[in-house]
Amino acid sequence: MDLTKEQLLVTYRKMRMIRSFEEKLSELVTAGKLGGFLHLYAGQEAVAAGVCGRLDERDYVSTTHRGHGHCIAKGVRAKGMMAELFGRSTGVCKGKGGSMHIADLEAGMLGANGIVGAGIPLATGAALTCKVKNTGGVAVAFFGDGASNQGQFHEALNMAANWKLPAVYVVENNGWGEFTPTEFVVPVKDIAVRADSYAMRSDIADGNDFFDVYEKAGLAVEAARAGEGPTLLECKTYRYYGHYVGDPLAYRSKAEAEKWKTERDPLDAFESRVVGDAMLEAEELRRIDGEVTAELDAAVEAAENDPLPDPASLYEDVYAQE
Ligand SMILES: Cc1ncc(C[n+]2csc(CCOP(=O)(O)OP(=O)(O)O)c2C)c(N)n1
Repeated sequence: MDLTKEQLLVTYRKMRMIRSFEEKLSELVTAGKLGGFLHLYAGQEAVAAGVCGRLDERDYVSTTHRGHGHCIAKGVRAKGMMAELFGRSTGVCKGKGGSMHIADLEAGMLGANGIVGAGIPLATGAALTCKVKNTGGVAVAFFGDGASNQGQFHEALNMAANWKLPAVYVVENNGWGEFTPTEFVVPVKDIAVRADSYAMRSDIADGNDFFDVYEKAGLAVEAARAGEGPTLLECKTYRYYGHYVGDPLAYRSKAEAEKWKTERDPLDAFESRVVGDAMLEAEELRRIDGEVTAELDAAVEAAENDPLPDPASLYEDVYAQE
């Protein structure tokens, strides 16, 4: 494995930040301190961390309605995201975007998206930019199993394969699309096989195992950078919370969720591996847990006290500028 101790610490911090960020949001909504429509990513941390662990500042990602984890993994700061969720002018989108519109172009985050599947052509366009400008960059689209039934998915994959774009399509198959089991609406067992229609490379990873995702994402990113075209990477995983915060979860059994949480948790699996193989010590991870908690508490306190956007700024940033 080609990860240094420093990279393992950075990886754990990201996964811990994603988990704690989502848990904090759930708490804040329940306490009536935060509004808005939120879709939490907890349970899927190894996918965002494993894929983004292969990216650098040349690269782009696009995400979905469940996008906080991808933002954090690509380097968007938790403080700016928290302020954004509170609708404050200090937020990454000056408080005018919110959860489903977080974008941070400096971090290569092209945007969350409330339209299922719509991030896929955005990343495809970014991949075309990387190719035309010859930057060596790669664009990654993260999306769910439900999005792989959308026309945009098929159109984008066809174009990317045909033009050999430096793109990676990461489908996070978490077993559910809103309140519907994936097998009810997807006739293939592995969504990865859909790549065959476009003569595209594909791979399947255990989305709860950081190391498996990291390895397979590495192959996909390497192929993209080498001019070999895109890959469809399916990561099999599970979402811990309901579809949205407040979802009563009447459609799935508690036992199913418990099984994933106790037997397949991505943070536990990471810790067992790195501590078991003596790559990191448990105390180092506990120190990071404490630092993340403190960072999030400070982010919430700042967000609660930051100003709302000035109404006079309503028409600013409406159109993209060069
Ligand atoms: C074009 C479109 N159709 C339907 C919806 C309503 N909707 C929001 S999320 C969602 C399910 C998406 O499932 P999936 O792509 O598997 O992502 P997950 O929620 O599991 O992360 C649906 C149908 C929407 N937002 N946009």
